[in-house]
Amino acid sequence: MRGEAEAEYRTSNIEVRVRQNSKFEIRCSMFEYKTGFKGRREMSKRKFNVAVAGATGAVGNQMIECLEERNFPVKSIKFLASSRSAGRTLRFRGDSVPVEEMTRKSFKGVDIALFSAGGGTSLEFSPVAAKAGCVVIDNSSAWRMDPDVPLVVPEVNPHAVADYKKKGIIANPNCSTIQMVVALNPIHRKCGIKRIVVSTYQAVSGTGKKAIHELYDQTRAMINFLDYKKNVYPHRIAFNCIPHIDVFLDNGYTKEEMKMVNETRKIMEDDSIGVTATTVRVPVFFSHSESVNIETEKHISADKVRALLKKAPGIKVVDDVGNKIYPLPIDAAGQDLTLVGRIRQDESIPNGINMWIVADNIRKGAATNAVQIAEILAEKYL
Ligand code: NAP
Ligand code: 2RA
Repeated sequence: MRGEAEAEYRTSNIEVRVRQNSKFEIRCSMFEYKTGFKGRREMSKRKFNVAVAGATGAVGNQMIECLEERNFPVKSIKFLASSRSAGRTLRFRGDSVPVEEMTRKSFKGVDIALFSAGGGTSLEFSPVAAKAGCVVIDNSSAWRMDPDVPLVVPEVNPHAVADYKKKGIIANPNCSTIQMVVALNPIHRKCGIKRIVVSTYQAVSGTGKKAIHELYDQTRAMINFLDYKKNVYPHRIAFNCIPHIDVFLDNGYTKEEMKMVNETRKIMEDDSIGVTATTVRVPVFFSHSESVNIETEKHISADKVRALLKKAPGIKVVDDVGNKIYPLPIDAAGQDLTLVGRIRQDESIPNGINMWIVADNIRKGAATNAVQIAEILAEKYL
């Protein structure tokens, strides 16, 4: 442990610090992948009053950083959380900003509210915010399948943002779905995807800040031969894999698995795509990994998939197995690109491709995607 850090996790190129105030910090030395958009062109002369709801959480913290990094045109910023956090301060562009308890009055004068405060909170407060004249970009699953709410991944269906007018709410998809559709949409447009079989290896940060602490605490306890506690997951996550994310549904799938099925079809605007998913929590702090198998209408070779994805937005092809180069969660963490590798023919069917897709679930899977949506709103609609 160093300085004020309460917990610290490091590999060769990534460092996670969990601080006493529950804020965690991640540093990553893979800056060559960092998109960051620092110095992005000024998108709009207009500046916006922005609120971040859930500002003290894993996603909310990252949203604040993304607004800064991408130079979003902010006139004023408001940080909202539960009563537990009221009175704390968070930094924005060098200033200390107080965290306020979110109430029904919080949205007066706000133009854009980035929500990451859980589904129940969003169901209650998003309509209140929309009624106050603010556009909500929500990270929870509360509104994603509402036919009057667009579900947007800017690399795939940016045009859908226009539908924000129906309810004043735009939904940010599930993190594991976002990275998959970023990689698969270019192939779908070219060859038509008939079926997707996906298995995920999801980081604990997908469950929020408490789960980051749980993995750290359990790992530390185990390597010191101490008893460990489990509060977040039903089983020990340290040195384990848990094939259970979100709740089980009547069909035997988890809600996370069905999010991947339904959200993929909505974002790719094609209900005919067959999707089947198995979602697994693994003892990794940041970045979700996915093994994806697709069957296409038209044949496409692995080389052509590589060439297609190299030109596609938001993707970095990391695929040189001769040199042991493939996407890794430690390389994806702290940057915004979706890394795709292990691209190869599925030799068991005529038109099949296998690949391995990795992205930072907190950034592209949540905060960055939400800020990208806000940029489209600011540039084209507000
Ligand atoms: P988290 O680390 O547990 O943070 C939750 C945030 O919500 C905190 O700021 C918390 O405030 C706030 N909050 C909780 N109850 C509230 C209330 N009644 N009123 C106002 N604020 C309240 O969780 P997270 O991982 O950031 O996730 C937040 C949301 O984003 C969830 O809906 C999650 O499903 C979604 N999401 C997460 C990811 C991911 O990879 N983590 C990806 C996509 C979507 P306090 O600190 O005051 O408790
Ligand atoms: C998870 N996809 O990783 C979820 C986060 N919303 O648990």
